[in-house]
Order: sequence, then C-alpha cells, then structure tokens
Amino acid sequence: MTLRVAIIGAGPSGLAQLRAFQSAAAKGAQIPELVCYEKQSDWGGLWNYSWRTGLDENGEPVHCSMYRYLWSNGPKECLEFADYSFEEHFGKPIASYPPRAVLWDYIKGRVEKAGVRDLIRFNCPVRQVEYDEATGKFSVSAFDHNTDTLSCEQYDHVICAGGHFSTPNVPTFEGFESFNGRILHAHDFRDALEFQDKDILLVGSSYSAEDIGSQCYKYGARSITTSYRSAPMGFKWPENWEEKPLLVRCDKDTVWFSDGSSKKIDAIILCTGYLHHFPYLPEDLRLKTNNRLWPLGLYKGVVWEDNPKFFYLGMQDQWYTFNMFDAQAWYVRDIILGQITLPAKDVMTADSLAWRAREETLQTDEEMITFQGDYIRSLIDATDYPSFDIDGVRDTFLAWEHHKHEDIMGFRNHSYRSLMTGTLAPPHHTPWLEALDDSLEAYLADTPADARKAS
Ligand code: FAD
Ligand code: NA7
Repeated sequence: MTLRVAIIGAGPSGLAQLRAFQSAAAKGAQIPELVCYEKQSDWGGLWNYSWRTGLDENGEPVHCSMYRYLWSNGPKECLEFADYSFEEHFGKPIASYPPRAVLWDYIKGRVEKAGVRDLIRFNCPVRQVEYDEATGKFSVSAFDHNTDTLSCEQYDHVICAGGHFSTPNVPTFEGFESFNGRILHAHDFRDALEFQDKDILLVGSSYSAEDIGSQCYKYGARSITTSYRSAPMGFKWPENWEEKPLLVRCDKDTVWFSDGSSKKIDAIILCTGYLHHFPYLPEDLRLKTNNRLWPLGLYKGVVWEDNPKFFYLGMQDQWYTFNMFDAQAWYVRDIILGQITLPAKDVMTADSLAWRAREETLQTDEEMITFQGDYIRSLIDATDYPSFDIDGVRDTFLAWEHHKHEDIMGFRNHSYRSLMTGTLAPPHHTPWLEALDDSLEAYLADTPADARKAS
C-alpha cells in the first residue's frame, strides 16, 4: 500500500521537501502520496509578501513578517540551491543581494520546473494533528477556506515545515499604555515611508533591528535609536543613529533607557524576535525551543525523537537557509524511503546532546557558521543532494560580516562568487542606498537608465 505523507507549509522548507521527493521520482524511485497543506493562497512562505497585517482575508493570522524594500540580508551565494543556480533561473549572472521579489521568483522557479504545485492544497491551514498508537497513523485536520469545510485525513508521516519567524514575541514596557505614537512589532512593519521624518526607537539588537533601522534610514527617518538588552550591534552607524541600553519606560512622547538617558520619540518598533508556535500540534509532538542553532529533541535537527515518524524542517536559527532546508529535506526523504535507517532512541538523543554540547561552546559568528556548515555536511554526506563547497560558503559569510563592519549602509554593494557555478556576481547597477525601487524588473535591469524605465 502506498505511504501517505503530509507536509505542513509550502515555504522554502516545505517546497524543498516536495522537490526532494520529485527528484527521487525522476530517478525512478517509488515515492509516497504527498499532500502539502498551505494556509496562504500562494507558495513561498515568508517570501510571499502581503501588505496585510493582523488577520488575512480568511481570518487567519497573517504569516508574512517581510516588508517592502527588504533586500537579502546575506549574500545570495550563501543560500543558492545546489541543484538550481541563480544563473540557470535568470539566464544571466545577477548581483549578490537581491530584493525579496527576486528571491521569491527564484524559489518559485525550481518548483515550477519540478511540477509539484498540484500537490499543494492552498488556503488550507492545518488545525490539528494527532497520532494513534494503535494504528500507527497520524490524523491531520485542516480547514479548507476554498470550500468552507473541515477535513480529516490519515497519514503515515507528517513533516512540519510551518516556519518560526511569524508569531511575534511581544514584550511590554512601563508606560506603553500612555505613549502617543505608534507601537508595533517587526512582524507588522511593512513600509519604511511611514516613518519618514520621524524619530523612531527600535527595541532589539539582531537582524530585524539592524535591517528595519537601515530601511528607515534609507527612506528618510529623522533619527534612529536602537535599544539593546544584551549587547550593542556595534556597527559604524550614520550620524542620526545611536545605540542605547535597554528601554525601561516611556510616557506620552519620551522614552528612558537603563543608563538614565532619555529621548523624544514618535514611534516604537519592537524587533524582539519570534516564537516557535505550533498551536495545531499536541503536547507529545510539539517542539518547544527558543531561537537557537540546536533545538533539543530533534535527531539530526529534523527527526522528532519521541516519534520518529514525525519530522520538522527549518527549526534552527538560520545562518544557512535554502540549501540547509534542502539538506534536511533530502535526509527526511531518505528516511521515509527506507534508505536511511534510524538508530534506537537513546542513540538519537545522545547524538543530539553531543551537538547541543558543542553548540553551547560557540562564541564567535565564525564558530557558529562553521557549526551549521558541519551540520549540513553531515546531512548531505548521507544523501544524493549535490555536494557543494561548504567551506567556500563559510568564507563568503565571513567576507559579508567584514563588509558589514566596514560599511553597514554599503555592504550590499559587494559581489561574491557562486559556490555552485564559479561565476563572480556582477556589481549592481545602483548603490543600495540610492536604489529605492525594489521591484524585480528594476533589479534585473542592466543600467540605472533601464531600471528607471522598468519602474
Ligand atoms: P516560512 O517561510 O515561514 O514558511 C512556512 C509556511 O508554512 C508558510 O507559507 C505558512 O503560511 C505555512 N504554514 C504555517 N502554519 C501553517 C498551518 N498551520 N497550516 C498550513 N500552512 C502553514 N533568509 C534568507 O536566507 N535571507 C534573508 O534575507 C532573509 N530575510 C528574512 C527577513 C525576515 C523579516 C524574516 C522573518 C526571515 C528572513 N529570512 C531570510 C529567513 C527565513 O526564515 C527563510 O528564508 C525561509 O523563509 C524559511 O522558510 P520556511 O519554509 O522554513 O518557513
Ligand atoms: P532574533 O534574531 O531572534 O533577535 C531577537 C532580538 O530581540 C535580540 O536582540 C533579543 O535580545 C531581543 N529581545 C528579545 N526579547 C527582548 C526583550 N524582552 N527586551 C529587549 N530585547 C529583547 O530576531 P530577529 O527578528 O532580529 O531576526 C529573526 C530573523 O528575521 C532572522 O533570521 C533574519 O533573517 C530576519 P538578546 O540578544 O536576546 O538580549
């Protein structure tokens, strides 16, 4: 009897899983029946941009945490698929930091080529998953907004690829109730133009604070203040940007920091990260973790040790992204196809604990990038995912970090060499700070004049 496999989510991770199975089928393997549930009306996960915030057209929480004008925050050479290069997709080499629309197009290109769209049920949020010990099957209940019906189907395996940068972590601070301006979380930030000529405060000192602050600087905020809990970001900021220690309270238009200083502020953006949130999973299948490189309970970062018929993709904090999801998806595929045999539970747990112990020793970004690279290598070595130069990717990450510390508003003007094709990316036609149009057409144009015509 054919196995049935449910995949929750058609973002980069879920799509990697569909592509992994399709690639085995193309080589003659018998593959299971696949059903991918996607709560949005289109694929691409976070890269499928929506102007909406709050609830979507179906009354579901909006998944999108991305914003207009988001450009890749790392070099595209570090996330390139090993089986589908940027050059193959765009028919020419392109610059190293594409905007969101360009990366979405790239993600879609591979799965359109693979012909897997029919396997996805769009507008179908998964509501509940249960495992029955007696039958050894999972029941997956999903709501179909196309037909306004709730269905429940049985599966032999479930793969959770629902992402973990969508449910905001929203702390509160004294005085928020009486602050006169807007208070929002990064999840609900969309258009930097809203903050033109405003004095803004961003709470947090990680990627969202850095990038949303940079967007606001680019589109004309009067001043940017970032407030850190643990450590400042320490880049060479423009003169209207300052880093302060933690926010302690605010009143109508003023905020105070833990060093006693204060500042007049028009709006507050909480860049305080996200929660791993799986309300549709029962206690015995639910991953509980903060955002880190080695969540516990997942053998090889993907197999749910308490029930190894259940898998997670993409649950780690991410230096590597698309090619890490691929490495994970190929590995999960080969477990389901019986090509990889899992060891006993205590062996799986011991292995995970050893990775966690190493994770806890990591101090520098270089060590963290090397750690995640070693993890990816350990997966790729076990499957037929095309191997690629992981040390080369690490070196590209290190060059990227160096360029950020040299010039935080200029690092996106650099170009890197593809680890998949060997081609050096051409420089972009316009420096990032001056490139205000983030459309695919403007980005792919060869000259500034062509970009203006395209917009
Ligand atoms: P997601 O992209 O979150 O996709 C998960 C999918 O699951 C979604 O389509 C969602 O609708 C669906 N889903 C969730 N719950 C259910 C349910 N109950 N039922 C059905 N479907 C469900 N990475 C980079 O490489 N470069 C970047 O520049 C970059 N920038 C980022 C900027 C922001 C603001 C954020 C938040 C993340 C960024 N990332 C970036 C990291 C990002 O996490 C990955 O690129 C990638 O999108 C993760 O893919 P995923 O499939 O695991 O999760
Ligand atoms: P991250 O990387 O998880 O960072 C969250 C930040 O928020 C981090 O600086 C935290 O400080 C800070 N934080 C969390 N809670 C609080 C409270 N209560 N008070 C003050 N500061 C707090 O999330 P991001 O959104 O920046 O990035 C997520 C992804 O989006 C990333 O992969 C990018 O690709 C885009 P800490 O350092 O823990 O003290």
